[in-house]
Amino acid sequence: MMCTTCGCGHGDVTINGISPVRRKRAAATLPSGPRYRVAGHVERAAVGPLGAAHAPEVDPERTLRLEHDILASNDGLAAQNRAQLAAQGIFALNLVSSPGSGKTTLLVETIRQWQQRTAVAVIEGDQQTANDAERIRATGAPAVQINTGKGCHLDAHMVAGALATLHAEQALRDNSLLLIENVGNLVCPAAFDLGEAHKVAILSVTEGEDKPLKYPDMFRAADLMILSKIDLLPYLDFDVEAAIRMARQVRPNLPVICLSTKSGEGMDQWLAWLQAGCRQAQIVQA
Ligand SMILES: Nc1nc2c(ncn2[C@@H]2O[C@H](COP(=O)(O)OP(=O)(O)OP(=O)(O)O)[C@@H](O)[C@H]2O)c(=O)[nH]1
Ligand SMILES: [Zn+2]
Ligand SMILES: [Zn+2]
Repeated sequence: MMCTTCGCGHGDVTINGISPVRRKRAAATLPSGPRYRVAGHVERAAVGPLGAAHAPEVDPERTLRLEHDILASNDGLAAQNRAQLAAQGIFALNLVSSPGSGKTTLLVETIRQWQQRTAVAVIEGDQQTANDAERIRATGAPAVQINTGKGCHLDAHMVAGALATLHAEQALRDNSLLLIENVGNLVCPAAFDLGEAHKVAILSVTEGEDKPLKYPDMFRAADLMILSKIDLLPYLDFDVEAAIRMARQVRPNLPVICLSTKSGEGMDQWLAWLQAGCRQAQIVQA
């Protein structure tokens, strides 16, 4: 399968190092017949979720049909993931950012400070290596590593597989927290619903304040922005107000938490945000 955006391959996905049998796409659930018949009008590519479809060897009509099918299939499964999580009162977040913004470090610190409150489980996405899952497991929290190979984002199928693995380990506890670290990429993860309650976009202060304008889909899809590594501000020209202003240009009123895992600044605010979300997600015990 290819990415709707950049045409990357998805053939070599593994979950905890094991190649999952990809669920057969439920063809019956997809709309039948020809879709997006546009007779080669490339401009119609703008109907794509990110307005970008380039796979030079595939004709535009076929690209649009594939894109539509991939997203329909993804969204169907994301809805199933969401229903499963809701039934258990699990508050699930999808952490998205550039590579190296501090996602795994934030997860490790969060788990250290959170574990007393509820159970927490983690799904880690990366192209290669199980490094991040190992960093999480060192805290004692269960973690599943999804390696996407050449893929540039997690999709709902992969997350369904990871949920099944966590479920088999009895790691998906009622009224708990599930943190999903997406592949470091500010573009493609924006288009894929995993079944999460919210996407959380992490922007580190070393990246420059204009990233929300350069990669607007990601910040538009997010319900919270974390401005990370603020302990580094004294050494940089980064303008915090400008960064927040640009983020809110693409997503009006986007909540922002400024945070450093090194100094601990902002962690309380983040934990309070998590707590409020968990409370909302919790199932009412009869
Ligand atoms: N100064 C400072 N460095 C940080 C902070 N948080 C993370 N880092 C450093 O940033 C680097 C990348 O952190 P990671 O947590 O691995 O980033 P990531 O987003 O998980 O990276 P990928 O999984 O590759 O996308 C590491 O060297 C961290 O020590 C912070 O708050 N302040
Ligand atoms: Zn992509
Ligand atoms: Zn990471």
